[in-house]
Amino acid sequence: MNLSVQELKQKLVKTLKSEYGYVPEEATDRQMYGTVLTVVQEMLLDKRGEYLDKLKQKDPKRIYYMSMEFLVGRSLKNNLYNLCLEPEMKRAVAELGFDLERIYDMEPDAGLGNGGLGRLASCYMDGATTLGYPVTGFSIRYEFGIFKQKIVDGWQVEFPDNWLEMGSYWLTPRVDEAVEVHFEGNVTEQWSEQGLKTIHSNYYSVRAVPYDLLISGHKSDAVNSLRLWRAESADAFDMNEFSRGEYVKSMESDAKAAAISKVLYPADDHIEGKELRLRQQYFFVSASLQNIVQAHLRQNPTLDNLPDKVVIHINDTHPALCVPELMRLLLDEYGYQWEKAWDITCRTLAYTNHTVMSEALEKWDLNLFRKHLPRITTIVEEINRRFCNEIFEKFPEKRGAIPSMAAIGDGCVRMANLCVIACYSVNGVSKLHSDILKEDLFKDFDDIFPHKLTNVTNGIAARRWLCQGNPLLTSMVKELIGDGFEKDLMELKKLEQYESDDTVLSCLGDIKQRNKENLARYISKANGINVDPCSMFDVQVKRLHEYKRQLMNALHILHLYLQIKNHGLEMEPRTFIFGAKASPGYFMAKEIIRFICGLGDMINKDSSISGMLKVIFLADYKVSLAEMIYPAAEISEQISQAGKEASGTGNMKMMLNGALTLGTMDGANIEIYEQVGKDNIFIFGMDTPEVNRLKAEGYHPRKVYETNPYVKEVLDFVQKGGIEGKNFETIVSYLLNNDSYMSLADFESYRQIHQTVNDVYKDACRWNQMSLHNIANSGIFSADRSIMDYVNNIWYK
Ligand code: 26W
Repeated sequence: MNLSVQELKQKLVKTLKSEYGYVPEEATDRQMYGTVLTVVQEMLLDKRGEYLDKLKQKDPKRIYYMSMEFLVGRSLKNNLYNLCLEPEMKRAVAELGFDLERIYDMEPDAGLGNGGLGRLASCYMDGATTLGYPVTGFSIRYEFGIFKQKIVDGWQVEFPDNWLEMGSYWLTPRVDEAVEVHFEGNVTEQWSEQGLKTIHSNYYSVRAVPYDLLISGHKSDAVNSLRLWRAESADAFDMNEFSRGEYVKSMESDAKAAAISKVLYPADDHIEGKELRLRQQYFFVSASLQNIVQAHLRQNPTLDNLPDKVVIHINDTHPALCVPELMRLLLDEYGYQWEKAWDITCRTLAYTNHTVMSEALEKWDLNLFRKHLPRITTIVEEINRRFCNEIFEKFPEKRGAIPSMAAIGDGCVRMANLCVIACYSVNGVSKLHSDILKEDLFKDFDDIFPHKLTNVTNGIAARRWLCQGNPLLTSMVKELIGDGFEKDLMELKKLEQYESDDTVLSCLGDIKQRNKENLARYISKANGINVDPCSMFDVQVKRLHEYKRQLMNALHILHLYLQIKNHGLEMEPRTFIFGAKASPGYFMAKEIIRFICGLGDMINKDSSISGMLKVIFLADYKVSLAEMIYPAAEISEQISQAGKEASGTGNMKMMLNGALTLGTMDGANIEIYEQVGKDNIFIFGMDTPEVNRLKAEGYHPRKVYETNPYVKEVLDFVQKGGIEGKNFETIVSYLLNNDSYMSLADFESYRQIHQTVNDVYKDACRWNQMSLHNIANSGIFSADRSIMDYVNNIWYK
């Protein structure tokens, strides 16, 4: 956008006056914050208007990205950057007596997601919009996003995230497009002139009101929207009850409806099977599909051509109700016969799987399902009946597999099977993960639907994670290779020519140093601990889960501590940094946080190790904090048990910022390894076949304990209360009896690779060379590339 500082100032002054009645000299930071956001939002709305006009003329195929989660983070800096207005806005705000950086800091993260899956959805909105594809995201306008985390005595405590108070400036309500969603009730069949008709009656109605969050592309005409639904009662309150004087009761239905969009479920590791979650899913699926169908019918006379004009993309199984809901609309609302409706549905829907962890694969109790969604249940039953018949008739060799492939089994609706049965495309999120889907989880499906299963390796919004998050590195890269990489991240490859250039390498080292100093300042403020910015920053930030093995990292830190203390080990000073939220009901995850914090308390105050080690747990890890951590990271810990991390995306973000990966052959680590080569990454541990073999043979952690003196020393120390006199019996017993992710089996190899890391770090020049090589080869992990894969292989195929 072309606006001068002068013009921006005029807009700000005018908005400040009209919104708050003040001139700049009288305004508070809070008022200037509201003013800046309002002005930017207005520009987005104008640009969106122009974009929609163009879209109407061209009428391209529309992509609808259905996701229970979008981890948006902050938007102001991103919007200004994408509109190419950041320098002008900075000056305009400064000339009015304010500081844009302070205003940035006032914005809450829109934390409408848990972790990887939600952040990926947001990265894809950025990529698709910059590339000019008409992608609309659909989700829920949660009143409270992912909880805020505080650490009290090492224990995670959760607080509500009231993000709307300061974050609602970006949301435009579209009351004119509200729709109704029906729950519960009875289903009957009636004969009419058109044949047998299904009637859903006595339902309970919820009103869905859309709020649009606009997303601008970078140097592109496109402004797409993320449409978030808010739930309210279809009729404000019950007037009959109100008239009888039963005031509280009259409001009950309102509260019941509003509960649907009240809060994000904070679990990303297991299904809870809670009624409210099912209601959330159906609520946003039904509202979105009604919206999509209506939009299509405004431009087309029929739904016959829906698959030619629309793709509805299901982000993991959480929106799997798209399958029966699209069927319901076609059958009940638009009078299609089953076969035609099924054909349209299957050719419109695509599905991405993000996890193979069995406890995270969604299943719904059939009775609960029927109670809340009686009509949807009859449709799923019919889909299942026909599918099982078809397998029986057409694939006799698969008859034995019918029970495991069915969409309904053991009294449950299996959402992943439902998706694979219906969707024309099913993809995993890294090469390894997609292979596991083909060869294991969905093997029988792959046999009968060849070509349905594919891979799209995840990617990240490099403009956010490099250009906005790491301005120092960005300027260096621009100076060396120009700014083409902003739009084509593969151009980073050109950096390889500087791998032996001492000036460039030392400049890269200086930049890392400054970013580390910046993070050290934050740590000192947030945790009250001074870390040495010259020490190596070793980072593991991600959700807390057993399979991600934060505990193995912590055990190894304790090992180093004991080596320094008792055996005179000398090593390069290291600061270990953790950030992780645990699902509130996940006891073991919370115990691991307590363990890490206890370990940190012990180590950080021990002056006898002369500052060789520090352990920092940063509370409330979120997008905006990640933006500060990644630029400062030198080691990126990606140590999940092989075969368990579908892809990982933090690994890509750290690589892009010059960190070296220390990881297992899991998820996208394998592709990082392929990009950088074995000499520029630290790989350790069992690979997937080895994990499977050990599992089959039997894993005996006690044997490791008895044979590996380091493991023994560490566990004995914990057992006898060595960590601050605290009881960590849970941890010891877990490692020796219940650890499905076999931390002790990989410990020795993990320990050794850390020694290699330590040795390489001594040679700063070599380290910087590896770092530059990693940056130069991270281009493939751009979300723009992922989006082009979706475009070419799935959406516009
Ligand atoms: C029903 C509870 C629930 C909620 C969320 C189960 C599972 C999930 C997600 C699928 C978990 C998730 O975020 N998966 C992550 O997706 C990322 C994006 O593809 C991957 O990079 C991560 O490896 C994967 O763990």
